[in-house]
Amino acid sequence: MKSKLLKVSLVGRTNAGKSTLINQIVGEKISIQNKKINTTQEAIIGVKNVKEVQFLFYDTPGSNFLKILNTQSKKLKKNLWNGIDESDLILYLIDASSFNISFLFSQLKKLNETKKKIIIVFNKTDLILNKKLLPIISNLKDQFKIESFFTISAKKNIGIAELLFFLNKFSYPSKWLYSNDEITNKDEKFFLSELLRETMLTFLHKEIPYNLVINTSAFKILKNSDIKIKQNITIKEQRYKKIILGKKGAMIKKIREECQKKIKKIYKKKIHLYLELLVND
Ligand SMILES: Nc1nc2c(ncn2[C@@H]2O[C@H](COP(=O)(O)OP(=O)(O)OP(=O)(O)O)[C@@H](O)[C@H]2O)c(=O)[nH]1
Ligand SMILES: [Mg+2]
Repeated sequence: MKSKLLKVSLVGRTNAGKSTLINQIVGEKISIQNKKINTTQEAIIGVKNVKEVQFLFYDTPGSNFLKILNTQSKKLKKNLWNGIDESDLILYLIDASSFNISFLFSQLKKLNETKKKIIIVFNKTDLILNKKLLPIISNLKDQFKIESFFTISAKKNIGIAELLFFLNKFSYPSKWLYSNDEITNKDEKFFLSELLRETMLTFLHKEIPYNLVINTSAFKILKNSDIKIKQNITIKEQRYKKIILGKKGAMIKKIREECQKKIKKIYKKKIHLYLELLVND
């Protein structure tokens, strides 16, 4: 059988469910998910092989930052557009339970300018009645060139098989870019750092999780098959230290325990997690 390829970028407002969808398609958690804004910061690729076709899905940072520019959003914007540029086709995800029409129109106008094929995917349809979407679909059809519309629930795994089946027809003869057993472009240490960031997003408020750098400095499988992991968190401002540590270290303890639990669930081994907080001001 001749091998085929298709590169698909997942684009959409923060919280639309792009990372949840990529994890569901790949069948393993490769990209962190959270209800806070801009969870995904780098373009993460998820690989899914179906018979002769290799699909590469580019999880991109939420596209709220198409217009606003500050240092952090500049980086997000660059990662978003890199993902779009590299892809053959755009899947534009919409949170069907909560969206803003004028925002949607302005984003689609911009994406239409790329001349890439666009498929619109309404996600979170477990939360609404599909027929509520009919008027908006016909409106979008009138205004933009869209290949097709899908309604899915990334969380409940509804409608995803149909979506993959449809994507098949856009694939083209090419060598596969990843080997059979690879599921992502990122390594284990990146993923472990992301798990810690996801945990910190859950427990800390506002800007803190966006202003730190996490590095996994050690990953070691011990003789008894336990895993020892060391991670350091670097903050730019001294004032964050107290908040991250919490009263008598209660906050960092909670973060460590929760993150250790998440890692254990994935590796199914006893985990010894060590965290270090560094200030680089
Ligand atoms: N009810 C429901 N919730 C969902 C569904 N898909 C995603 N979510 C939730 O929506 C929130 C955001 O999901 P993410 O996958 O992190 O969204 P994202 O688009 O990657 O967000 P950014 O990385 O910030 O751009 C999470 O709390 C998910 O659990 C769905 O189909 N139904
Ligand atoms: Mg994401």
